[in-house]
Order: sequence, then structure tokens, then C-alpha cells
Amino acid sequence: MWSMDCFSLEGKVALVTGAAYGIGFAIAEALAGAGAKIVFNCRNEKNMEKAMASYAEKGIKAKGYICDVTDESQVKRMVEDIEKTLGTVDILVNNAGIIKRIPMTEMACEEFREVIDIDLVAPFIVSKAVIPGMIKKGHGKIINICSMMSELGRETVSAYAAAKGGLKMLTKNIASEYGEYNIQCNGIGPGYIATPQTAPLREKQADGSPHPFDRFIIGKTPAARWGVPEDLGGPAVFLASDASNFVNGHVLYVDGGILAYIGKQP
Ligand code: NAP
Ligand code: GCO
Repeated sequence: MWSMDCFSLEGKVALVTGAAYGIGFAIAEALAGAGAKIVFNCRNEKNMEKAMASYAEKGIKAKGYICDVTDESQVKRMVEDIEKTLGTVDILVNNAGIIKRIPMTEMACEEFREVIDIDLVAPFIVSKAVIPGMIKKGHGKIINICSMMSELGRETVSAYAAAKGGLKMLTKNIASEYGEYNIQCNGIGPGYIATPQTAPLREKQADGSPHPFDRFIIGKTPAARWGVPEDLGGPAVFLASDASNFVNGHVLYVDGGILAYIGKQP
């Protein structure tokens, strides 16, 4: 008999990278609401303090690590400590990510590499660290936070689009290589979400009028609004739970319909 219990994450350990705030925090909050024990990382003490206070405010006893996801030895130490203290990582959300909005011909190679490192190489590093424990345990869920830019390009985001396009294919490859161990790897592709990362695109103009990009996105989105981090909680719980045990290698776009829509005639 089918039951809602298939969405429960009771007793599961969930590691959400870069979850001090923004989309990662909202996903961690949703996974906690479904019963998961939450572990997260960020890069500095200041953000850690603020994050711990935010989790406590929500009644979530999260465990936080200062860890740069591009540093394989830091990641290995973090995962070993989680496995020692809380048990195997059952759910990994590769959320940590940055964007640099620079015209490609003006972008330094180091800047391009930094975006690829954080947005693509790091999900490889963290997934590689947790998969052996998932194999041993006989199940696992990996959710990679892709993007609309896994499908589309636009001016100034060449590194980011290349990274997120690669992350879509890394998702499909992990699904292919580890599906036989009952590990499901899927992506979530958020549309335009109101977080610190997109704040520059929503800043009011000097005369108080909306940012042109703000108006552009609202016009291009059938839902006629920016997404909020909370819009991603339900899709994340679905992909982290037994409800999606036969969903593998899929990218679930949570974008208000923007990818489906050619846009209003001007
Ligand atoms: P955000 O507000 O800028 O938060 C990014 C998080 O990633 C921060 O917690 C940051 O931690 C962490 N981070 C960055 N580099 C890191 C590193 N090397 N090691 C550890 N943590 C690191 O971004 P967001 O909007 O929440 O985005 C979260 C994810 O969703 C990203 O992968 C982004 O590409 C993706 N996404 C966002 C949107 C959107 O419209 N906002 C849409 C599609 C996809 P610190 O505190 O150390 O900076
Ligand atoms: C941008 C935005 C986007 C969003 C997101 C869209 O500059 O175009 O930052 O890249 O962050 O990735 O899905």
C-alpha cells in the first residue's frame, strides 16, 4: 500500500555543501523538516556563527564544518569525521557554488578556473569522498545543484555555464556508474532565485526603478516572479527520499517555467 512515508528522511544523514545561507540553507531546512540529520560546511567562522544561529532559530541541530570544497584533504577530513560521529552520509547535496559575471574575452584564465573548480571539480571531490560509504551501506542519494545555465548561455557567464553544463553530465555519469549500488544521482536546476548570488541582478536603479534584468526575468518567466530558496525544498526532499528510488540521472528544473517559454511578444 503506497504511503507518504516514502518521503520521510528519518534517521538519514544529509550533507549540504555551502549551506550557511541561500539555496543550501533552504534545502537543508527542508531535509531537516523531513527528518534528516543536517551537516553543512562554509568557508569561514563568521558565516559559521551566523549559520548556526539561523539553524537554531529554525529548531534545527545542524553540525557545521569549516571546509573549502575545492580542497580534497579538507573534504576527506570532513567526511571521515561525519562518518565517525554521525554515520555514513546518506544524502549529499552539492550546492556550494559561485558565479563570476565577466565578458569571456575579458576574463582571466584564473577566474575561469576558479569557477570551474568550485562549481564542477568540487562536486566531483565531495561525491568521490561519500560514494564508498554509500556503497558499503547499500544506498545513497546525490543531488547536484545545476542551473538553467546547464542548458542555456548568456553574456558574461561563460565559466559558470561551462561548469553547470559539465555538472549536468557529471550527474548523468555518477548515475550511470553507481546506479547498480542503489545510489541515485540527480540534479536540481533552479531558475532565477532571489539569493545573495543574484542580488546584483535585482538591485534597484538610482531612480528607484527596477533593475532592467529584474524586469527581463519576470517577463521571461511564466510564473512572473523570481523564485525563492524555499521553492527548492520540496523537489530536494523528493530527490533525497525513497519516493525517487527509480529516478536516476535526471535534472529537475525548478524554474517557474522559464525554460519552457519563448517569452512575451514585445
Ligand atoms: P550564494 O547565496 O552565493 O551561496 C553560495 C554558497 O556556496 C555560500 O554558502 C558559500 O559559502 C558557498 N561556497 C562558495 N564557494 C565555496 C567553497 N569553495 N567551499 C565551500 N563553500 C563555498 O548562492 P545561491 O544562490 O544560494 O546558490 C547556491 C547554488 O545554487 C550554487 O551552486 C548556484 O550556482 C546554484 N544556483 C543558484 C541560482 C540562483 O538564481 N540563485 C540558480 C541556479 C543555480 P561562503 O559563505 O563561504 O561564501
Ligand atoms: C545569471 C544568474 C544565473 C542564475 C542561475 C540561473 O547571472 O544569469 O546568476 O546564472 O544564478 O544559475 O539558473
